This record gives sequence, C-alpha cells and structure tokens, in this order.
Amino acid sequence: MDQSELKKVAAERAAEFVEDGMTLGLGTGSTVFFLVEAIARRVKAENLHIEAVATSSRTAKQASDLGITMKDINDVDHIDLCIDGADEIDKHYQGIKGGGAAHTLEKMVATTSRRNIWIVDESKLVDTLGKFPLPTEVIPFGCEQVFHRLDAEGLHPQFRLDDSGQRVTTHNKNFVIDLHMGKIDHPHLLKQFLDGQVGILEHGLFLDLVDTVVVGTQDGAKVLP
Ligand code: ABF
Repeated sequence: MDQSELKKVAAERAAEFVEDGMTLGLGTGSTVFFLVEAIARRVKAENLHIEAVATSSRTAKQASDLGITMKDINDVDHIDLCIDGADEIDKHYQGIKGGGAAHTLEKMVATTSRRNIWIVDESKLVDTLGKFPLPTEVIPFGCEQVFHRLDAEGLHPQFRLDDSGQRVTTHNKNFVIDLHMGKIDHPHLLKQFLDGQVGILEHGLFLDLVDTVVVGTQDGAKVLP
C-alpha cells in the first residue's frame, strides 16, 4: 500500500472510536480527509447523532457537505473526542503538527477535548522530533523581530512561503515561521522557550496531549500504546 492508502487505513480504524451522541473535534490534512468520509458513512449507515467542531474551513466544508452537523467551538459544552493528523510522532508520543498551518486551531480543539487520537501513516513515526520543520504562528506586528530572535537562538527560522513566493497566512491572518532544526533533543525545553516568546501566538509542539495513536501499516491499522 502507498502512503495515501496507509493514511486511509488509519483513518477508517479511528472512525470506529466515534460513538452516538459524541461531540467531535475534527483535525486537518489528507489523513483527516479520509476520516471525515468514514465518519459520514457511519453516521448514515448507523443513524448516529453527532456534532463536530472543525480545525479548518476546509474540514468544516467537507464534513458539512457530507451531512455532519458542524458547531462553533464556542457553542459546545465540551468535546468528547478529537481525531487529527500529525507530521511527526516520537516514541514518547510527543508530536509536531502544523504542516497545514492550522496548528493554533488544532491545539485549541485538542486542549478542549477529553480524548485525543492522532491518525498517521507509519512514515510519521520518528525516533526524535525535528526533521519536520517546527511551525510557529507569528503575528505580523514585530514578526521580523521575532525572526531575528529565533535566528539568534540558532533555531534556523524560515518564513513559510506559498508557490508564488508570498508569505503563507493562517486562518487568523498571521504568518508562519518554520524552525528547520533537524533534531529537537529537548522538546519540553523548546516549548518553554517558544511559549515565552512575545509575538508567537502558538507553535506546533504538541506535547503530553495525545491519548491514542492509530498507525496505518502494511499489516493494517495499529492502535498505540
Ligand atoms: C494536521 O495533520 C496538521 O497538523 C498536520 O500537518 C497534518 C498532517 O497532514 P497529513 O494528514 O496530510 O499527512 O493536523
């Protein structure tokens, strides 16, 4: 199976965790695309009554178009289960997310959820985080100052650019600075540093947040730990 098929294997296994009456958090990315399709099939086939909060407009549109009731995060009492993708997961189940520039909304939904599941293909499992550039969302006011501070700290920052060379902007109209570190030996220390940086709204280190990881492998879906 190719990477896309492995993502679908993980997504379809994760859709089985959805229960009638749940309020769901739905992530963003190509793996989640398969998840939303699988959940919508279950809703129709089993007449499930669920509602969902999305972490991006593209997930919200896909889910709504498939008949899933969408809610604003401020209009729900709680979120029972959030299922999202990830860019890297290490052996301690720490993760990097934000390849889709939606990590701030994803972290808001994740930290509001009673349970978090990540769905990945096996290529996302790594020994040490950092080969995937760590996203940070930076407000435009003072972003060049933030860039210089990150550079001075040796974090190899780069503004994320789109295909036309323009700076990518997030749902919140902020910029993304990716940290091309290669290896993050102490994620919690880096999180502490980034959390303290004025101008950085949120970063893609998702530490001590996930409860279950569903991995699409050539031998089928693996549910970890
Ligand atoms: C999302 O999942 C992002 O945080 C992350 O970039 C993405 C992984 O993308 P994909 O599922 O397309 O590999 O939640």
